[in-house]
Amino acid sequence: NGYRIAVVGATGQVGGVLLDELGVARDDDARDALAAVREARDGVAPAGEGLPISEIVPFASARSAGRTLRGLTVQPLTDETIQGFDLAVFSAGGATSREWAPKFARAGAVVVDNSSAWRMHDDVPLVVSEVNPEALDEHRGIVANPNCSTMQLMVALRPLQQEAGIERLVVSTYQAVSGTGKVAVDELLEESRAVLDGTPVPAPRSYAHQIAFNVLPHAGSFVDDHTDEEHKLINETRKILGDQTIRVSATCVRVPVINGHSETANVETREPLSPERARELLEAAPGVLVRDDPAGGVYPLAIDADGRPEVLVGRIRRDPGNDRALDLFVVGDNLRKGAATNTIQLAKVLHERGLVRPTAPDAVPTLG
Ligand code: A2P
Ligand code: 11C
Repeated sequence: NGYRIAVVGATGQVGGVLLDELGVARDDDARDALAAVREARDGVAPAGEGLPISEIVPFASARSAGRTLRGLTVQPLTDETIQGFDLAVFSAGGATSREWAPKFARAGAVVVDNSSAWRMHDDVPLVVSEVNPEALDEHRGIVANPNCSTMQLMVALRPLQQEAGIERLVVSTYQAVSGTGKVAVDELLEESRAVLDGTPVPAPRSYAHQIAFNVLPHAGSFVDDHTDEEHKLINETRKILGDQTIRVSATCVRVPVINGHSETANVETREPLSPERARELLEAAPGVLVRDDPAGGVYPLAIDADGRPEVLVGRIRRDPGNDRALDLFVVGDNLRKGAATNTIQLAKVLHERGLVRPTAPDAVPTLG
C-alpha cells in the first residue's frame, strides 16, 4: 500500500535527482549520467523518506521508451500509460508540462511540476515547502515548483519577511551551468580543458559566449531589457511571499560553476531589523544553514551547498547606505532544493496534509 508515482522526465538531469530523492538507488549508468551531480551526502536522507510508495514509474520521450533506468522500464506518455497514478512529478520541459500535467491531473493524480509552464497560473499554487505550504490546500490537481534561483532566496527571506516585512529587494545571481542542463555542464568542462591545453575553444552551444573562465550577464533568454530568468525572480517572489507590492530588481548572471547557485540580496525591510536579529531568525529557520564567520573564512560556498538539501546563508550585514536594509549571500543546490528536493518535499507535504486525492476533471486548471 502506498502511492503510485510517475516521474516524467526521469532520464534528464533533474529527473535523476528526483529518482534519488524518491530513494531509487543509482546504478553505474546513473552514476555516469549524473557524474556532475553529487549523490546525497552521508547522513542526508532522501527527501521522500517517509512517503508511502507502492510503485515508481519513469516516463521520458518516445526516444527513451523501453529503456531500463535504474532497473525500471521507461514509459512513453500516452493516454493509456498515464492512468492510475496518485502523484506525478514533472521535469521534462514546459511543452511537456503544458500538455501532460492536466492530463495526469484529470486522470486522478496530483502533479508537482518543475517547469515554468504553470507557475503564474491563478489556480496553481507556487510553493516552497518551508515557506508557504498552506498554499497547497487550494490545489486543483497541479502544483508548481518555483525556479531554482527564486526558491533558495525564498527560504532565506521568509523569516525576515515574517518579522519585519519586505519593501524592496535588489538581487544579483551567480548561476551554475547545471541550471541549463547536462549539455552545459559538459560544455563548461570541454571549454575549460581546451583553455588549459591551449587548444581552440569549441564554438559555444548552450550560451551566447564561452562560459569557461568567463562571466555572462545573461541567464535565460532576453524577453525585453530583462531575461525570462529575471522576470521569474520578480514575479515568483511576489506570488510566493504573498505580497504584490514588494519591489524587486534582479540581475541574473551565469558563472563557470558546475552546480550551486549563489546570490547576493539587498533586503529593505518595512520595519527596522538588525543583522543580529536576522542571524538569529535565520539560525532558527527551517531549511537554512547559517554560514557566517567571515573573519574565520566561513561563508556560503557553492561547493559546500552541492548535494545538500538546505540553503546556506551568510555575509549577513547592514547595508551602510540604508539603515533599513541588510545584505545577505545565499547559496543553494539548484538541482536539489532548487528543483528535485523541493518537488519531493511538496509531495510529502501533500501527503501529510491529506491532499493526495483526485480532482474533479472539470476543476483541473487549463492554459488559455
Ligand atoms: P529524453 O531523455 O527521452 O529526451 P533535461 O532537463 O536533462 O534536458 O531532460 C529533459 C527530460 O525531459 C528528459 O527525461 C527527456 O526525455 C524528457 N522529455 C523531453 N521531451 C519530452 C517529451 N516530448 N515527452 C516526454 N518527455 C520528454
Ligand atoms: C537556470 N533557473 O539556472 C534556470 C533553470 O524555469 O525552471 C530552470 C528554469 C526554470 O538556468
